[in-house]
Amino acid sequence: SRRIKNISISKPIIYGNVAQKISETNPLPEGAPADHTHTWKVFVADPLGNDLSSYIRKVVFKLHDTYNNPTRSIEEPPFEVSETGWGEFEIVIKIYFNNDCGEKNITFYHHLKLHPYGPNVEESQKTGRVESILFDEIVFNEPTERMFRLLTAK
Ligand code: SLL
Repeated sequence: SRRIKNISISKPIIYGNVAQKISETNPLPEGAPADHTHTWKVFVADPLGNDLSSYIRKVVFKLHDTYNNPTRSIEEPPFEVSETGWGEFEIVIKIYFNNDCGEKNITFYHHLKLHPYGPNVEESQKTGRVESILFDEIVFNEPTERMFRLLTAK
């Protein structure tokens, strides 16, 4: 489909992880290795909770090789992976846009955060909860007519 000149559309997006220390109130899920110390979830989402699947076809999360099937392909919302573990590592997040929209996939790198440090360290030590979430904007320059419709659909 044709491209629309002199137009760019940006879509807000958040990505990152939340983690919770294993405790009495957050027990290790059944089947998880005994040395795992945290439950965690990595995700890509709209900051206001809107549905991203109008223009995102799938999100692939590449975990550390210590995980079974480290390449996790999520083809419908919510675009997220929940896991357990003991260590921090870099997660490669690849976002694929809808077919025939003329857009290449894009890649984010996210450092999975499990351990509390920094400004909220005391609160985090109390609750066992840690999060690392980033805000970004995906800019579509001269989108195709088809992509324009997907990006502006309500
Ligand atoms: C490193 N940062 O570079 C570390 C790796 C790997 C974390 C951390 C569980 C894997 C499993 C897990 O937490 N892996 O289920 O065995 O060496």
